[in-house]
Amino acid sequence: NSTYEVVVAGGGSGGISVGCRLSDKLGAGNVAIIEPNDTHYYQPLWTLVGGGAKSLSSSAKAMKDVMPPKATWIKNEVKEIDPETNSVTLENGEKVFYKYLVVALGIKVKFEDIKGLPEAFSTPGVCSNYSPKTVEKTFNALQDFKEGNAIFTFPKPPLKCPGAPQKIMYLADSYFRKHGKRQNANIMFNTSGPAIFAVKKYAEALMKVVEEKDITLNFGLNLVEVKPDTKEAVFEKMSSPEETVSYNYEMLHVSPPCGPLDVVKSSKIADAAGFVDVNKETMQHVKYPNVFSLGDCSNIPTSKTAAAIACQNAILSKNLLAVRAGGKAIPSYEGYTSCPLITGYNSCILAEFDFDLQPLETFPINQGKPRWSMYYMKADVMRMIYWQMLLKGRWSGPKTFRKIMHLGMSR
Ligand code: FAD
Ligand code: UQ1
Repeated sequence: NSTYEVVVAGGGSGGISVGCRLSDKLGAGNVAIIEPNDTHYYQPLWTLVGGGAKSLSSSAKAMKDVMPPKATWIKNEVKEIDPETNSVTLENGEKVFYKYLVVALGIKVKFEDIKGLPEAFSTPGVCSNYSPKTVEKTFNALQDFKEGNAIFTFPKPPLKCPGAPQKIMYLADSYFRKHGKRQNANIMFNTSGPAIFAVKKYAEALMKVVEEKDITLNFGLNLVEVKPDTKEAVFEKMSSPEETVSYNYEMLHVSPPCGPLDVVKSSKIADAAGFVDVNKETMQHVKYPNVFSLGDCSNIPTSKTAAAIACQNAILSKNLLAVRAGGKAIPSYEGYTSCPLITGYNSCILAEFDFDLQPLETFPINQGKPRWSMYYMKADVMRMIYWQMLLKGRWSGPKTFRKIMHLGMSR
């Protein structure tokens, strides 16, 4: 058994960025990051991997290469979190004690909740950008597509990056056009939700894109079963769940239901839904003042994205250090999140908004318009910012930049 000043559970976007900031401040030997995997993925690139514009390997780095140099990597899985004894238990039974705990375990992707889906992934046409195991199948499906329905699904919330289910659909439309087979495809977006996007400004812009691209929109449909033998996708109606409707598919891109990890859900730090119960403006736990959380595993009510973590990691680190020094956590997070809504191979609507679903845009131009400049930002600039700045504790989101761009007139 060992003890650290700070234990970070999870070495994803949130865990590495916070782990880097805190180990830089507290010095070697004081911060441990618990993470079982050998590979760290830059998941935002998976949209472009599925679209065939980037390789899967370019979204991956060896975990040892992203681990902050002054942090101790505990290569194991967290099995239990006990805030009463300030300890976490690992898979090998060992306990790690902490003075401060940062929970950054991400969200569970639950393909197995859809009947027949795990098996269907081994048949042609069924794919998902939501896992490194299935993302390359998406581009295969685009290449192999001949004629019929190309169906894109959107599950019941919560899910990470709620824009991703439709980004790949726009890439599919562009790919089919480029290769002369768009007229053979009926592209459908079957979403469990009541709208294309939660923020009015971007929803209006996206409805125009859908219309221009001649995409069929079906609201209130939730994928419940895949029958690969007959190539059918079965949806329940959200308005009357006992009723189902089936569509044949030539291609089926599944955005899976997501949920809290069991290790979080079964612990005392979880809220009723199973996510870590923190103050949304400070990232400090509502009941255990030495516990903090950020990103997909937290109950912070904003879209679950790496862009949100860009702001959260800086605020969390500052607040944890303030509390450790005997001070208080300062509420400052306004919910900033961003969704680069790719609408083709060289166009993107850069959605940026806050807790109240109000646009909070970085650039002094109308970001509701699809632009090639924003595509370039998303495809290349963001990746550089992610690896070179966010994971190295040097990126706190675009707020400073936004203020300069708006000559101090923005929030
Ligand atoms: P993760 O980065 O998922 O990290 C969680 C870590 O915890 C993992 O390393 C995991 O191995 C580890 N872990 C899990 N269980 C345990 C355990 N028991 N013990 C120890 N460690 C454990 N965001 C954007 O900002 N822009 C985008 O354009 C965008 N597009 C996306 C497209 C797709 C297809 C997907 C899937 C995601 C996209 N995202 C995007 C979302 C973004 O990737 C996530 O919101 C972000 O990675 C969340 O970071 P996190 O640290 O909370 O979780
Ligand atoms: C961002 O900060 C970020 O984190 C690195 C992302 O994740 C990949 C994003 O997608 C976006 C859009 C931002 C916001 C940054 C700018 C410069 C608008």
